[in-house]
Amino acid sequence: MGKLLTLAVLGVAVALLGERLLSFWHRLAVSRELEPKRLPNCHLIKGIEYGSEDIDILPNGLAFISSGLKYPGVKSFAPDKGGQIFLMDLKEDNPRPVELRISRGFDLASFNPHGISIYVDNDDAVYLFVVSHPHYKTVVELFQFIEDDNSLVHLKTIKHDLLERANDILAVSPESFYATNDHYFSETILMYAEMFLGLSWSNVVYYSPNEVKEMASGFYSANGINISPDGKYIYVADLLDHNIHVFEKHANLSLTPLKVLPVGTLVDNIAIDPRSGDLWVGCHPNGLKILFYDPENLPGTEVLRIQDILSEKPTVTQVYIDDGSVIQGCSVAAVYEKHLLIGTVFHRGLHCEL
Ligand SMILES: [Ca+2]
Ligand SMILES: [Ca+2]
Repeated sequence: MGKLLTLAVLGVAVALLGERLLSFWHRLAVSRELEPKRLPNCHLIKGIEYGSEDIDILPNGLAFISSGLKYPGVKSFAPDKGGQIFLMDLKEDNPRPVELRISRGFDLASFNPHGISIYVDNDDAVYLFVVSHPHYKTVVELFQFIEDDNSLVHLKTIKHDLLERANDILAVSPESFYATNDHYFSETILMYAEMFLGLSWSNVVYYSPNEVKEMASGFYSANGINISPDGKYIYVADLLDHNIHVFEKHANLSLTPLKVLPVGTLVDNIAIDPRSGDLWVGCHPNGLKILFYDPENLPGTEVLRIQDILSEKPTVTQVYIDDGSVIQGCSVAAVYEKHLLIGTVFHRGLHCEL
């Protein structure tokens, strides 16, 4: 009887493990292979060698690019020094990235920029919010951008228990923001267990100096976050659930879930076309390849444009697809007029004309 019981328990354990493994495989879209779909006018951006995880563009065409991310479980070729913020003026004939100087006293060596967000105040002051992982911890760095000087003046470092796995950020005032936490656990081993077990414990948090609270929860891995041009709706990409959540944003800053749009791929950061309100999403076609880097089997790139997301039938278009032979591990795709900038977690950046 003892042996029968042992066999039964073992059988149940193996079945459960198998089920979890299958579900994990599905979340990583392991078997997904796409035919490349290129655009005619694209070139790699000179000077960006170690990633361009997030990109945000001002209404005057100045694009901010975060570079040099080192993140547990993610490939990096970046040298052992701090990351950078680049600026590219898309109004120029041949835009090139320029590294922004950061004010004295800021610890450049441990700067590890991830998601970013720009906020333009009523007096035209430009603030840049940057999720950073100094020594693999998580903080939000707040800077003011000084255009005449191509520099960032560091204003403050924000650290909070509810922001320990922050990935992307959305500024809503000069000192408040929403941020996604891509996992519940910050320890790498527990983070992998959380993913493998398929726990939906990731969330969206609102931060202001007076109040910090969870505003939405139940994501498998909340990643990109952005806002509609009219400021009424907030979009959150759930990377492991392959969908975009739409929330209504209320005057008291609370969020009501409105709809979820499945898109069938691992969605990373979301950029908004300010003219049309379209969402542009940088996606990982196959999660296994980005999580377990293999130079013989490169992680690819997929860029989606989502039109009319609030309508009954949004249009989802695969604008650009690459198998990694041109650009690897896409995390963001941001547009400005005819320009499309494609950024990556650890690889280069691509500039296309639409
Ligand atoms: Ca962002
Ligand atoms: Ca991201």
